[in-house]
Amino acid sequence: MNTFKKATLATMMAAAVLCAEHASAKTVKVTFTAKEVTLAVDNKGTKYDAWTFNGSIPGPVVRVKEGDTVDFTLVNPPENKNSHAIDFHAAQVDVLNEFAPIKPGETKHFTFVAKVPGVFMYHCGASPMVQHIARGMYGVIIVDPKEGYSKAFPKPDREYILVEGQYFPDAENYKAMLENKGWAGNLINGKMFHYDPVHDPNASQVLEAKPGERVRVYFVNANINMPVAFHPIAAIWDRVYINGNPKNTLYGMQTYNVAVAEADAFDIVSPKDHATNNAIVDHTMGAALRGAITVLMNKPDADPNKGKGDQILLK
Ligand SMILES: [Cu+2]
Repeated sequence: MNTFKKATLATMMAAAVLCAEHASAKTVKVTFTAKEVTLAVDNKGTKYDAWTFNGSIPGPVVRVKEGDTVDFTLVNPPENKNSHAIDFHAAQVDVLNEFAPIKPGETKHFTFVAKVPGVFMYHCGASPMVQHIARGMYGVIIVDPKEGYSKAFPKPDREYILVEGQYFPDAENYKAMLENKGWAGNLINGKMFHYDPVHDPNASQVLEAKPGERVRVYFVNANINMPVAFHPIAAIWDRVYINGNPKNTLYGMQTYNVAVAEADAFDIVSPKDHATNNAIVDHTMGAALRGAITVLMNKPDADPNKGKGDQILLK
């Protein structure tokens, strides 16, 4: 084969690969509505004047594949009192354009390509940002790697999302929040001790898996001021995928320091031959005992639906 033919063939093959990649990439429509609502922030129903995406803390789980286009709309309904915005950590755009705040009655639309795989925080970026995040405007977007699962990134048997945030009951006093004053609790998926019946008799749920299963925890640190010492009591993280990206894998970790606004993925594999329990904690004691403890029960009769489908974030 002469050089010209070789070059032509190489170009055609590259084009075919590009077409195949393009063919598998999707456009995913996502609409968030900013909602200023009253929510329970613990298992006994303590009320809090929250600001949210779609009415819950955290906001909706967004899950796409690397290469997908996110077609995003933010609605700020006229009945709201405040401007709101969106900041997707998975997007590479213009902070002054896509992430700019909109007033009540306004709508914002933009698209971005999720080019980097992993787990990412999103949050409201309207001013004062400390208050918009502390009041609950945050969540997670998972960008699954386009290569899929492999030996380096094994398919988990179950997946759970845990998002930690700080709770400041005096929601108006954002200047105190900046100094970490008035910090009264740590929310896991919107509630203190959400999945911890050991410390809170009102807690009705725990994470569940069968002995020996690989459980992947997607963890987001949505605290205002505090890094998280993420640790599984009575276990060792089999793998930690920094930023949730299989290219950044650590093995055999006891505690991993998750910076504010960072998100990572953690694999835990319990002993196969008997039932065990773990407590997944923020080992910063002041945070753990303010609510950042989650029980994982590894038992033969684990609920087959938990940690799958829409039960990767337990309500
Ligand atoms: Cu906001």
